[in-house]
Amino acid sequence: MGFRKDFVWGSATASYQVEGAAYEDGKGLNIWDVFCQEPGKIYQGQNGDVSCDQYHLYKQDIADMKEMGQKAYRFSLSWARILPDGEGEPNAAGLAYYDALIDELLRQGIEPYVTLYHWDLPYALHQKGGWLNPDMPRIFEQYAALVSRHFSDRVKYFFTLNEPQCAAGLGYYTGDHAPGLKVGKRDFFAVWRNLLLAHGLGVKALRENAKQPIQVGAAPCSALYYPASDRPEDIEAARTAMFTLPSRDVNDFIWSIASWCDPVFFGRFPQDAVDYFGDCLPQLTKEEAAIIAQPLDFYGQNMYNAVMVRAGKDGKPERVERYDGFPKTAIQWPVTPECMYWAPKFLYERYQKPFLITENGMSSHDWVALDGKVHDSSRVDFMHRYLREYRRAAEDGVDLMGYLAWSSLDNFEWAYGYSERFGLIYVDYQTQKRTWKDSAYFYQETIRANGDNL
Ligand code: GBH
Repeated sequence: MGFRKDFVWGSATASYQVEGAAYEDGKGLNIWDVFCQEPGKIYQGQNGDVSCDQYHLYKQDIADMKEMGQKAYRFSLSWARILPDGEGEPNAAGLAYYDALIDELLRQGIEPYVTLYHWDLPYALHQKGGWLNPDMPRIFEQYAALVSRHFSDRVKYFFTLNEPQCAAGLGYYTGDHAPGLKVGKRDFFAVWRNLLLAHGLGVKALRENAKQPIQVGAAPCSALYYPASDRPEDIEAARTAMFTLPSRDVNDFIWSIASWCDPVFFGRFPQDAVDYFGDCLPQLTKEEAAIIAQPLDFYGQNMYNAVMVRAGKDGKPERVERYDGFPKTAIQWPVTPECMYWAPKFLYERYQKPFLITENGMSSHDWVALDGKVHDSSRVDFMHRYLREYRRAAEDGVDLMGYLAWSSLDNFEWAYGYSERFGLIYVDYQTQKRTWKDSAYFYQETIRANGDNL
């Protein structure tokens, strides 16, 4: 047993994090271009103006993916590169860039997995209210239609929104991400609603304009949970924790997977969200619910770590505190390989779609050693442990479609700037030289063995 024969091994990036060329060839400004100029928002005032310059170096990056054996590359489109004002006239040079990228991927036998929106909203749309604007779902629909008309002759896999929870939660509620707003509860839920509708209309527009049968999904993130033991009551506690709200705090709503995925798959908010947030929570009409719950072809999820829970005295889920010195990555996230078994299992039970990990990986403080190599032994071990648990889920009957590593190469880590390196390939930002880390060789070997080496 193990992973299926046509398991998709690949890696992922996002436009603002890798492209650079922020002011080239007619690209419009986006909210990250602007946010990065605000003092105090980004580590050492850094920005994505140049980043790893994939805009110019894509052929080299694709050659690396090919050599590593990757079958798929998940990247996102810079909306403002394609539509400088977010709507209206497309920018021919922007479309041409993605044509070239896609054609090169196909030439190298790598399947393009295209994300429409990974947080870089055109600034012109922000000036019209951004995701608070009730016209946004329609505007996104137009953009999705254009993308489908233009690219779906060659692209078969699409994602609407990457981590809408972060776009809404970090962008509009905590203010840690662009556009850096801290709106009140009611406005926050309006953002949530607009994102849900944009997703649904986006799925529709992608399909209606497709030139061939396409597969559409999304790439949400969320808090994840795993049981403290194999006792049935602990497993049940973890399952309950996955799909219920621990409190009435809006932050708990943001990171609970059901807040996003229940509307998307079932057309309704979970009952506890309705109970806790009352009339602040958007009331969805029948028509709206149907738009949001467009059928999807697979279940994508970005996952990095999870919380351990056990059944408390009353049977309710109880968080188990991590022991002192618990393993963690450079960005301080815990190392919890168990999430790769339990989360796909729980999510597959509930949403019943082929499961795809759309992002997984870790940051470490890598550098080029005296021997010219990058010895990221912690990342090799991380991948080994995480993928072993993921394979266990496959062997337990979860329909696993594939695994996309975050990230193809080091890149701009949002508010952390260049201080966190998530790549399989090391980038020297002074020279743009790429160096394979030890984990890249490990991934190459793993792909070759289809995971039988784990
Ligand atoms: C992803 O974000 C992004 O898609 C990607 O662009 C980024 O570079 C990459 O990961 C690495 O950061 O357990 O309730 O606290 C991941 C961001 C961080 C998502 C925190 C949800 C909070 C859930 N995640 N997390 S909770």
